[in-house]
Amino acid sequence: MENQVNSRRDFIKKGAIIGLGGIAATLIPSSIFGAIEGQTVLGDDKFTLPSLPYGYDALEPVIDKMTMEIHHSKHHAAYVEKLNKALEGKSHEDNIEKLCRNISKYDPAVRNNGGGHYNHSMFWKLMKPNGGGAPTGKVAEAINSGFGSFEDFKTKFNDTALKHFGSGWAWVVVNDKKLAIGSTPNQDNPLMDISDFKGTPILGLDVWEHAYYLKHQNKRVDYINDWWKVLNWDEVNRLFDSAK
Ligand code: MN3
Repeated sequence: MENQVNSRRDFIKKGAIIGLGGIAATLIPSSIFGAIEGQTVLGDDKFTLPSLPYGYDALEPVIDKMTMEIHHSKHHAAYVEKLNKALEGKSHEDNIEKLCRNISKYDPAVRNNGGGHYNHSMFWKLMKPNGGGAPTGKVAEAINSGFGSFEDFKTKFNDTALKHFGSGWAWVVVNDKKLAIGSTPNQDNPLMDISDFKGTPILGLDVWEHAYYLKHQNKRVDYINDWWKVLNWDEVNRLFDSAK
């Protein structure tokens, strides 16, 4: 196993060197460089920016192209870059979820940028073109049994997202096999051992102004109401399944 790992590591290094030569770089499949998007690359200890599962304009008109482009290629990219810089030369968890669960071991730069990386990696997948509609699958049952109806659930979530003061995130988590709604400040999240609101996130909404200001300006309420139209319930169900 160790040999396998080493040879793959060598291959990555050689690939990078060959890559400088030009043509060969295109022959190396990108999956070799990162088996799990957003996690660290095998043989390296750096986190990577995951690609969006759709184009920057795919969520129009709910979220405009420029907002998506800046949000992903500038904001999220900066969290990844600063996270790697903050972890440079230190031994650390190479899985972003584990890193969040142990965040009290780290300094504020890791907390802010590691949270930013986890939160946004999740957020992109929670949206899709032509999403929205009523909840589906097992999560629909959990919403009805926990909150009475989808409408009541949505009202509570919107209220939490709207009333969160300043920058932060609104969440739906699984905690003790039940769904709960809450929010966290800045780039904190419910996985973090220092968080007042804990659980395994299955849904999260970015309520930083950078997520909506270009299109919705100061009207966070319009952004929140619109956002349900791009929600990817398949992904919510997938996260719900793995959280249990
Ligand atoms: Mn953001």
